[in-house]
Amino acid sequence: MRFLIRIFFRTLRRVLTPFMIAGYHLSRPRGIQRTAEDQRAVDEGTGWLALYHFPACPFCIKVRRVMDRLSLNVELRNALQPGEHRQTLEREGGRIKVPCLRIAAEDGRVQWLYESDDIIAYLEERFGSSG
Ligand SMILES: N[C@@H](CCC(=O)N[C@@H](CS)C(=O)NCC(=O)O)C(=O)O
Repeated sequence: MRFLIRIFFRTLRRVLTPFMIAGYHLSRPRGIQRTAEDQRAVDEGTGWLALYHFPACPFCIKVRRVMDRLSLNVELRNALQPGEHRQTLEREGGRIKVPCLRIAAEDGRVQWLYESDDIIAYLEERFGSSG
């Protein structure tokens, strides 16, 4: 029975994934416009960030939308498939759960921020109009 339930949800995910991704691309918000100089300063800040995500995860899509709206060029690291990004997330972040924002600092320290709402609050505070 458990096996059948697992197959059901796996199939459901396979069917829904292209629609989730297409929906995200079709309704991407227009990013805010900055002067070239301001955008360069923001890019310098976001260069220290990386978002571990699954392409069709609704919580990840919520975060990516905020990044689009704020015109943040953050490196996306797909942790869905087995491989380097998934291993790093588990080993250094502590668990495979997405979205997770890797925040590096100049002194070499790294913070792993889980929870979509916390990531959004961080991005809004650092790069939003009030930040
Ligand atoms: N409350 C979390 C939920 C995140 C979540 O459930 N992510 C799923 C993918 S859609 C996940 O990583 N599941 C793996 C797990 O929980 O082990 C958030 O808002 O970020």
